[in-house]
Amino acid sequence: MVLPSLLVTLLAGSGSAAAAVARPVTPRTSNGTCTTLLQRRAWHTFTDAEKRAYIDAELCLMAKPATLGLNGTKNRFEELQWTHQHQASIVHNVGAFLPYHRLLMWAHEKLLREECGYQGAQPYWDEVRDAGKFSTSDVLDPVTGFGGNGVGAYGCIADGPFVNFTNSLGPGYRIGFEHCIYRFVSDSVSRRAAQSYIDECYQHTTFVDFWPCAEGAPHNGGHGGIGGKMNDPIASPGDPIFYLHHSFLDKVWWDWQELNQSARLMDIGGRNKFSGGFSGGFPWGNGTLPGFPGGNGSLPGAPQDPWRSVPLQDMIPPPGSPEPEGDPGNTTTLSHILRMYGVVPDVTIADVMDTRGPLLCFEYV
Ligand SMILES: [Cu+2]
Repeated sequence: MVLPSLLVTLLAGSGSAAAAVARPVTPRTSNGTCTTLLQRRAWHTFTDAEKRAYIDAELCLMAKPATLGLNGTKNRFEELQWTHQHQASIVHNVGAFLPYHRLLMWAHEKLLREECGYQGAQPYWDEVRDAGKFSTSDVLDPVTGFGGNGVGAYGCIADGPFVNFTNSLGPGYRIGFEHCIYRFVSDSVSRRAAQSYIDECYQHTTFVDFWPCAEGAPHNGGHGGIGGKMNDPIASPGDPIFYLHHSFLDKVWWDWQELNQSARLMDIGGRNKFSGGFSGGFPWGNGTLPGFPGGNGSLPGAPQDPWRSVPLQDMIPPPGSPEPEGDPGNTTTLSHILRMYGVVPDVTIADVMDTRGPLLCFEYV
């Protein structure tokens, strides 16, 4: 019978509107349970020991050999990155942008916990706090953070826990080209992380209007403000800061959902494919690497990114262009399938709409 489960969904949607504190949660469906919500906190609230534990787990993931046979991957960390690189054309500029990245953050958190002994939750970077001054953020601390800005023409990071990490995916779609984590931190670009841009997005009352706004300044400010690897829309999950950044953006989305839960908990839409971007040839093609709009290199006076000159022909496009699945037509629906290529099981957008649902089971505090 369809009716009872529909009823449960509706009741759960409206009934949880006022909830905000840690509490046991009644499962919304029968195929999973969520009894204790993991609490995701901002990085700057972490103790040094908590920061250490998170970074150690990340290093563990980077050291664990790849297991899934995904083209070009060497370790578990890169397997997560691969799902993003491979699907870049269908998880950006589309309705699935926020849902896919929510699932990717959760998959990352799950791997840290289940395979690397991490006990905590995925942290997020409170970027509003550091807007306009990313260079002094504690996220970039060389001892307790992710290391600082890059140095030299190629911007390879020179300190911090990830200084020796070699990434095999990227720039762009390229695989098998081993390179450092590189950054071109720009305080001026990081102003796009300011609260005013988020407030602008919160003016929108429907998902179809909200997501392009969120994918604009709040999203691009973090990518462009760090620059380098982070400014590569295809391979950016090669810088571990990516996971703090996108968890922040996920919180921005969740906070918007919570502002009107009964209307927004299951609100989805937007196009499935974006013809002007990744799929039909790059607007930034002709031998230059992609950058987020407004990122480093595209602003007057911003440092030029020499990685952009890596010839396009050296970038290997994903074998077979992935196509959206689960919702025929060009409108993103709750049935849209989010593919994870074995890193975690594939799910639908419906499964990731509620962070407190049986699959995700976390909350932002
Ligand atoms: Cu992305």
